[in-house]
Amino acid sequence: QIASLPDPRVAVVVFLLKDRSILLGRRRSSVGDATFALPGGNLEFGESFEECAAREVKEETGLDLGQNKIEYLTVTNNVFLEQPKKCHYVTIFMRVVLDAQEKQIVQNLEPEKCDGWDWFDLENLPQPLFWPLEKMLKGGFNPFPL
Ligand code: 8DG
Ligand code: MG
Ligand code: MG
Repeated sequence: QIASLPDPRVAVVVFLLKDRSILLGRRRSSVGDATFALPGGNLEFGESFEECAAREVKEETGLDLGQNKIEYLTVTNNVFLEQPKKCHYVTIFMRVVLDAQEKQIVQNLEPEKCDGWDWFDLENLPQPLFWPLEKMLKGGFNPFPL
């Protein structure tokens, strides 16, 4: 039984911030299905956290981060035991603050993995949040720059 468990993996996820809003999408996945989560995905061989963040954001939302600053925020350890497929992720949280005048449109480029992206005010987040995100925010973590 134990021998069949997968190795822990590294995920890079991104707080895309604009004004007082965060970009979230409702997941279509065997992990955290129907919960609201950040864009992001698996770190690939040889990638930096910043490269992975920019690639996943582009693949999932069409947004080109260009010269935007991509900052490391924090890391959490997430063991998903209650999921149809058990898995363990070390999740790296990055941040990108978009200009309020940003004109690129967010697209749902992986509709089989996400119902769609939307901006949500920090004080009015949708429910249910994907639990790694829920846990951080409940713990008082604020992704916005001071
Ligand atoms: P990929 O094939 O594009 O590499 O992977 P993906 O399909 O985009 O992977 P994902 O499930 O979106 O992200 C990988 C894992 O990251 C996910 O299964 C669990 C972990 N994870 C968290 N928090 C968050 C989050 O807020 N958003 C996303 N997308 N993943 C998260 O721990
Ligand atoms: Mg992805
Ligand atoms: Mg993803």
